[in-house]
Amino acid sequence: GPLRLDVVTIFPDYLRVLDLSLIGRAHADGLLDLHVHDLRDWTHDRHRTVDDTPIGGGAGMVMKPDVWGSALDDVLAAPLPAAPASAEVAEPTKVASLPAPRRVLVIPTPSGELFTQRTAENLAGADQLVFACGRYEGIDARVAEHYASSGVEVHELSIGDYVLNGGEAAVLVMIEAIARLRPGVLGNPESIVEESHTGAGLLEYPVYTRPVAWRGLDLAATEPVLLSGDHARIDRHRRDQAVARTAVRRPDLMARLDPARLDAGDRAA
Ligand code: 6GU
Repeated sequence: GPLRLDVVTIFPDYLRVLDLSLIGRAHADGLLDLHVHDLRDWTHDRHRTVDDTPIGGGAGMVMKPDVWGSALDDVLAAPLPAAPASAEVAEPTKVASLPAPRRVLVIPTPSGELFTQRTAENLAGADQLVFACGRYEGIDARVAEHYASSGVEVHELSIGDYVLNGGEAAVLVMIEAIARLRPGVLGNPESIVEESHTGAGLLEYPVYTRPVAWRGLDLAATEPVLLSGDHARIDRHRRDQAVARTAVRRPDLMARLDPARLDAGDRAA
């Protein structure tokens, strides 16, 4: 069935861009079921307090575990969307129990494990993803601990080695990376296999379109192979360029390439 996405945040308006482009279309098409919640809806005091000073002292504020617990208990119990009815699969006699849905709690934090294409591929297989966006100095650490020890799959994830003021921008990044891997969300599934960070683990080769000569940069002079019509030579040439580009821009990736996925031509390049 469709993937249910829940985002809990004190800035629900920040997530409104999800209604646009790829994600909004997928939601409208019934491929994703997106819900954005205001954390303050689970507060009980007049001031709708979501944070407090750190125990042990220090700068900034910490988000309260009781408010997060109320919010996440509700959202993790929400009904999941049913798979669209299919005449082919309809089996009126079958009453056997379905497997429990896979509900995942994602806590974006600069101190989390690194979110990579592999993480996106893994999370794209869930039935529900709940994103708990922290602000200030983060969410009381017992929240992650509590849900993990209650049997919920919890991932504390960072999108890279820099600091953002809150998890909202990171959640936009993660949702876009995950949603486009779901069947039917991306227009052309072929563009998933050829792109960077999948397949051989190389960056993508440079791409060109018409005009062949532009501002003194003439592909007939610099990239004659691409104009040759010889598809075997074109594939080899592009692969060589991908290897060269990866070596220059991402020596860290180059060092970790799987030798089994490199050919003789790659090693020569
Ligand atoms: Cl997930 N959150 C915040 N606040 N900062 C980050 C991050 C996440 N990933 C990298 N920096």
